[in-house]
Amino acid sequence: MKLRRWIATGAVAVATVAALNVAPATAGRPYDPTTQSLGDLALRHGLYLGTAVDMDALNDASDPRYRQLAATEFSTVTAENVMKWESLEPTRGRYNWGPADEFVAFARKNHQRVRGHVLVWQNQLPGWLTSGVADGSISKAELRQILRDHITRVVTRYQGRIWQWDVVNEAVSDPWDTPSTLHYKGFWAQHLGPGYLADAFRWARAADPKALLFYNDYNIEAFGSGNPADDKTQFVYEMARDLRARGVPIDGVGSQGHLGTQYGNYSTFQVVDALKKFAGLGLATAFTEVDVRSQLTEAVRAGDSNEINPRLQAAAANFSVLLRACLAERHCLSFTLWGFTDRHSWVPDWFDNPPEGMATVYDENYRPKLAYQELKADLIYSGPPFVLPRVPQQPRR
Ligand code: 9MR
Repeated sequence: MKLRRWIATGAVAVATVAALNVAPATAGRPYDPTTQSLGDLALRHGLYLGTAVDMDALNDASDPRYRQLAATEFSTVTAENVMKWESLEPTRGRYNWGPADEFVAFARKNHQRVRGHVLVWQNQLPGWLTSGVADGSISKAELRQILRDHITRVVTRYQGRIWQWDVVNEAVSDPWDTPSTLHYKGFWAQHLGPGYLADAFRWARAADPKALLFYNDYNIEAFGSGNPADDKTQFVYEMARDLRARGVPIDGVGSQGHLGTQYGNYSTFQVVDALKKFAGLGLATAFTEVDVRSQLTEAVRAGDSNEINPRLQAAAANFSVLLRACLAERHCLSFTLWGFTDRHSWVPDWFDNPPEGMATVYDENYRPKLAYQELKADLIYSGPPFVLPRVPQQPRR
């Protein structure tokens, strides 16, 4: 090899090692990446790997492993419930900041970045709000002002402490809704019209100039027909494009990533393609609520390995598809699990007919599953030329 070429190759190697922050082997003790946390391994790519945090589990003294893993295994956290409107303002005008403050303090103590979840959503709204609108005591004009005040108050309180805000969540219908043509759905669209989306982003930006402002939704991991009438990803893509074109301060699109082993799901390439298209709009992306559930048949519940093993493998493969796609797209900034243990997961509470579960990467006794190992392997055995450090996103004015 010519000297110049050799020097150039060496420089690239050094830069790569530096960029990936590969720790050198210390004397007598070879570096073993498999002992590192998911969060630390992801940071070599500039990626933040996180979990939703259930505050009840975090504060359960009889279950210390939950807190320990939440604190050590992840570099970003999302409040599973305590930043939702019904928790923050159960009584009109009386904010109950306690649990959310505690959550943010937990993240700070553990040097974790926070995804704020969620400012505008049709679920988990306080009763006084929905009933006030239903009985006509809250007018449309007042409702808009209430929403503005809520966003302003919450974003201001945590200003400078939130990395990414889910400003609007799940605003778009699904093909199984009525009418089946995709549309803006739910409480806010119904009462304020779709203009509330742009308003919400503008109000959030006014209250925090630095947080990254996200639209967040499920079933947008990959494009389908390309027709916004039935392809939710296309609908959201066009929505984000229009918001951008109108100068609305949206910085990213969060793809929740709630998958199930009973479905066809996606190839890594399909998911990369979707992330690239969003990046093409100048947007960051993130996987925000990843889990992969399975049907718990009688045989599964009875411990039959013939039925359990294929589920564990399919779940691992699906987690891996989303993570590899995220690694491959440099604007994909974070990868958050919606809970990390089957001991505390929304899935069994939500899907009971037929029962579903096994959706996270640790079992009920905090034993890491195959999915956990495969996520680690994906983080360890990836790098240049196809997996490169993240491109930081600048918040839009
Ligand atoms: O995991 C959350 C669960 O504890 C709540 O009961 C539920 C109520 O709607 O919300 C769950 O979290 C949802 C998230 O906030 C938005 N995307 C879908 C998540 C799973 O339902």
